[in-house]
Amino acid sequence: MSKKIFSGVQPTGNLHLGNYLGAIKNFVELSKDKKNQCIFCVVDLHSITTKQDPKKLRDNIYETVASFIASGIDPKKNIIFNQSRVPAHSEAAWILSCVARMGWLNRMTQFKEKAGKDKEKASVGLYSYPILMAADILLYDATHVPVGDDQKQHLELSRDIAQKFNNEFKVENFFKTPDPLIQKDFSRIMSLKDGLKKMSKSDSSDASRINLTDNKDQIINKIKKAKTDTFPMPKDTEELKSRPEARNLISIYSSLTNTKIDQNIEILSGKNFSEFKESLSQVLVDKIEPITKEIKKLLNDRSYIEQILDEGSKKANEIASKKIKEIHKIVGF
Ligand code: AQP
Repeated sequence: MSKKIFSGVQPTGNLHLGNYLGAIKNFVELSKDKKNQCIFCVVDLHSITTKQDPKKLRDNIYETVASFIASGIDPKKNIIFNQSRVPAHSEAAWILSCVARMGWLNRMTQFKEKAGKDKEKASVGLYSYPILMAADILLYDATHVPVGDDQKQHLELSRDIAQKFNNEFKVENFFKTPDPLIQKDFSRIMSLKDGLKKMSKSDSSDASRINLTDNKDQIINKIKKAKTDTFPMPKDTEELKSRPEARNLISIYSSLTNTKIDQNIEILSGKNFSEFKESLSQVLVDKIEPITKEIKKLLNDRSYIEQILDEGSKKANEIASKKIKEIHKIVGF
């Protein structure tokens, strides 16, 4: 079955292994299936929900596009663009914010985590972020959205918003209800310093994540210093449940080598961590180093990236502006 794929990544710097294994790797696989129509968006409107330095933001937009291409997304066959160049996103977000309910947004756990204790000081944008995400997806009639596990709740909200709009305006099936595509065993890559915390761009410790721009020595060092417990490698998946750091490292290894976690446990059982860490470093370097080199090469030619964004946003605009015109008619503008 052909799928309409839409997904986004925020240009907030420090793109990391979690973004790669949880989302971008899946983008690449989906984009290689000729039956799929894929749209990948650098969600710069989302990124300003937390404070950004304008100069760095511009650089990060380029770096995110470069990371997509370096990871294997072909810009000739797929639409790559940044959200702010397609005004329909902001407009649809406003209209949908009049459909979404406060009670729904109040349940969003990511806002609670990101706003922290002082939620009075969080931006209104951070609170309404999931509505913009719904607009992104619904404008393109996306059927499937590849995301990490942390975005599952936001995607469910997009479905609720789509259904409420369709019911309220009596336009059956006008907005499609998108399905999440979440990697089964690798949907949440954890910090290298704490197996219970998500690997994240905003973690103040650079050692907590493998960045897509890290070189070989940095990768080897970070894996060497990655937190583990004092026991040998676990002997079965049951044991893995109570050993979050071991589970994370074995998951990373399995995802990178496209192998099953239980098979790897059988092979690794009883060995010590230092031996396993060497193999893990090797597969990481083999995977990440070519991507890092390609990102650097691409960033030397900004006019090429500019051209991709230009062409991508023209194509995205064609689709999104048609949909927003239909939305206008439906709501009575
Ligand atoms: N640790 C992760 N494991 C698996 N998937 C992840 N994603 C993010 N972190 C992990 C997925 O990557 C895609 C792009 O994410 P984003 O750019 O929207 O940023 P984010 O989720 O805000 O990323 P961070 O690193 O988690 O940022 P901060 O530090 O701000 O919290 C999404 O599909 C996401 O699920």
